[in-house]
Amino acid sequence: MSDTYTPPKVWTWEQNNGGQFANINRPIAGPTHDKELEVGKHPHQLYSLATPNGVKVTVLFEELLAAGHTDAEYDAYLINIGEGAQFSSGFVDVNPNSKIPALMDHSTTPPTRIFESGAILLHLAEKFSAFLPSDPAKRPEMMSWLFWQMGSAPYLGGGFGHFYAYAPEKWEYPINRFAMETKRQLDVLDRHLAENTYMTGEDYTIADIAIWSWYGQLVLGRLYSAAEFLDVASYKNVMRWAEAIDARPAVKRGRMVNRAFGDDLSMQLHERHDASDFDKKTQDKLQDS
Ligand SMILES: N[C@@H](CCC(=O)N[C@@H](CS)C(=O)NCC(=O)O)C(=O)O
Repeated sequence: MSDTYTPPKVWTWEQNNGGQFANINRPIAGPTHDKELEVGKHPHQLYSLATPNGVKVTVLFEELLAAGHTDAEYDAYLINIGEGAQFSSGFVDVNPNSKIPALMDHSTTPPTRIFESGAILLHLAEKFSAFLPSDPAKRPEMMSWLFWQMGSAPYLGGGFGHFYAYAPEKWEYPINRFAMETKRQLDVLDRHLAENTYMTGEDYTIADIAIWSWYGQLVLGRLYSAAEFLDVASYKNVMRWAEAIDARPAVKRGRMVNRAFGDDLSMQLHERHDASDFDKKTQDKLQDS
């Protein structure tokens, strides 16, 4: 690949561009194959994978259940995006954008589809009146940070993470540009968390869950092997907040659901249908049995 590129008059699709996920990237929407989604017995059917966007939703489900909302029971099915499962006809019916996470809420007739992780978090938090600020006057602040995450994380994931970890070569220009923006975003959070226990003050809300899944896991060293490069330890307030959320048992369980990658098999629960699955059905246990 040369250092400079002159775009042609009309862009055309080069099927293999050498990037790590090139095989699943397409310039067209819609299904590639016919396949229905499985449906379990609980009111909520989640189709996902434990990437940061997926983890937001499984953490919220586990937090709701831990807080006693028994109607928040859910079945979580694995959507392996590396194998193109997001392009099945069943998945596209739930999310025409072919991205995890996607949710069907079967407590309504007919069932309700919800896609986009922020919309799923809001749907569940409103449904159970939970993990929203206790003071309604703080609701706009919570919404601001929730939508901040939805707008900001693509610079971290699709920008920094892509060029630092997944692109076929290391190019200085995009890595510089997106490292700068990622560090600016971390500084935004660090200054805010210097004055606030959680993103909306004293209450742990869905804004924390959404932001932690990306920026919390980044400073904890779980994304892109970039902790040293980005000097994440210098964002002390983000680190304090990230560690506090990481210590919550529901967050640990949420990280395990639909996880089908990584070395630690005891952290991988490919499908979740029951609370007992965490003790009985992680990949280490399934392999031993
Ligand atoms: N804005 C979306 C982003 C979802 C998203 O990008 N999901 C990725 C995994 S983290 C995905 O499904 N990628 C599959 C693909 O691009 O084909 C959300 O927050 O739900």
